[in-house]
Amino acid sequence: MDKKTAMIFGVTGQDGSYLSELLLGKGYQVIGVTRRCSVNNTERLENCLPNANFVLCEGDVTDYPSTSGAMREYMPDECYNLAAQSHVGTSFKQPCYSLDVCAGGVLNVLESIRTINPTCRFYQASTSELFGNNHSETHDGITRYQDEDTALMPTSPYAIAKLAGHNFVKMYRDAYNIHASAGILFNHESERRGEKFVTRKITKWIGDFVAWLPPESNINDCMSQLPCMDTQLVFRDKEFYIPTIGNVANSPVFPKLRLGNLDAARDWGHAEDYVRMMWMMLQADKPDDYVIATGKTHTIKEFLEEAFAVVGISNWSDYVYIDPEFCRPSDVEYLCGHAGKAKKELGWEPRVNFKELVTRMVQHDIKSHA
Ligand code: NAP
Ligand code: F7E
Repeated sequence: MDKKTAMIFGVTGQDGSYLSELLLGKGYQVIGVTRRCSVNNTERLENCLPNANFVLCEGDVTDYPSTSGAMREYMPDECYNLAAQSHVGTSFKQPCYSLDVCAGGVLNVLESIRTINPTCRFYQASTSELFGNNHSETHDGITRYQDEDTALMPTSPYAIAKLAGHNFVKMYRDAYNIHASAGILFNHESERRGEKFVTRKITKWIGDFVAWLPPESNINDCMSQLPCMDTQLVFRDKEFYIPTIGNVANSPVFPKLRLGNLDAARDWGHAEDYVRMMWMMLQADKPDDYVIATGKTHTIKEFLEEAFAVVGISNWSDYVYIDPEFCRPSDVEYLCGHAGKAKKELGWEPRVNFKELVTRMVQHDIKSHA
């Protein structure tokens, strides 16, 4: 059988890199579409770039000539649209841009498929943010969950734009008979997670803090002396700490970890498990929409507790400063997905649990300084 070709929009992101590795491992030719960037942004693709089956092509989902041009040039069998302005907090600051990418971008890719390559199968990265603060009550003994039947009530510019994209998928499926599916994915993280999402921000801070501690010190010393008490100390844009260069390395104090709402609860899984499901959805005979989640939920406080415990710190709250800058105008307070349909119809199961996810991320960010 001929080698299959997959096109990925959003290939440089967390999911794009794991999906590329998965597809290359299955023998696909992978066409990664990237937009022009003033600096190199292909670090996550270092495992893919040497592979002769991996091709990067220039394009932006907001630019129809480039999505249709890429479609015409490569005529892929499968197309995964992971491109997004994916930070919910940023979407309040850049709502128009977020709408263009997360809604208009989906339309451009779907129109490219419809007009040029209508047998191409399509995956859209939908999101648990579509549910907003809505949830279903009980089902089969499961309480307070979201699944495919829970009504969508988006509360951020990001989620509202993603809802438009989600609706386009259904419309192209029904009206034009395109094999188009949407994964309603709950939060998934990894060692490659963007540094401004709360999980990575926490594990990155821990990695930087451990690197900043003098070599002779140990965690027990810092438990009693609290070396990072200075809440005024802020570097760059309050989210990046670079302990190995500049004045942080020589500073007697380390900046506190600045966060917003710690009470929100998220259903966190590992990205590797979630990209596997994207591929499985496109292998199914019939296109459909699926909730993908672990079914377990934890607050940001619980993530902090677990992450600081990896380095032996129990009093995490002494290291955290609540900064209103990181509180959103409206937030989604509770997400807990019920992925029964994906498990039953496609046989999907997550492999990485919460504790393993947190441990892997913290250890990775500590090792990155070695
Ligand atoms: P991510 O790391 O932020 O990656 C987003 C990707 O989209 C990057 O490659 C980015 O390219 C690209 N992109 C942004 N604007 C673009 C444009 N105008 N044209 C082409 N590419 C563009 O996000 P992720 O965590 O991998 O998530 C992948 C997708 O799943 C996103 O659509 C996200 O909204 C959705 N999602 C994520 C989660 C999650 O928990 N991770 C959950 C549900 C849904 P640059 O490198 O150039 O910025
Ligand atoms: O926030 C709270 C914040 O930015 C999680 C994206 O991948 O998943 C992600 O969206 C929670 C929120 O992810 C900080 O208010 C507190 O309640 O890590 P996050 P998100 O908003 O859930 C969904 C499914 C997607 O689709 C998105 O693309 O943590 N929080 N303090 C903070 N969040 C951030 N970023 N930074 C803080 O300092």
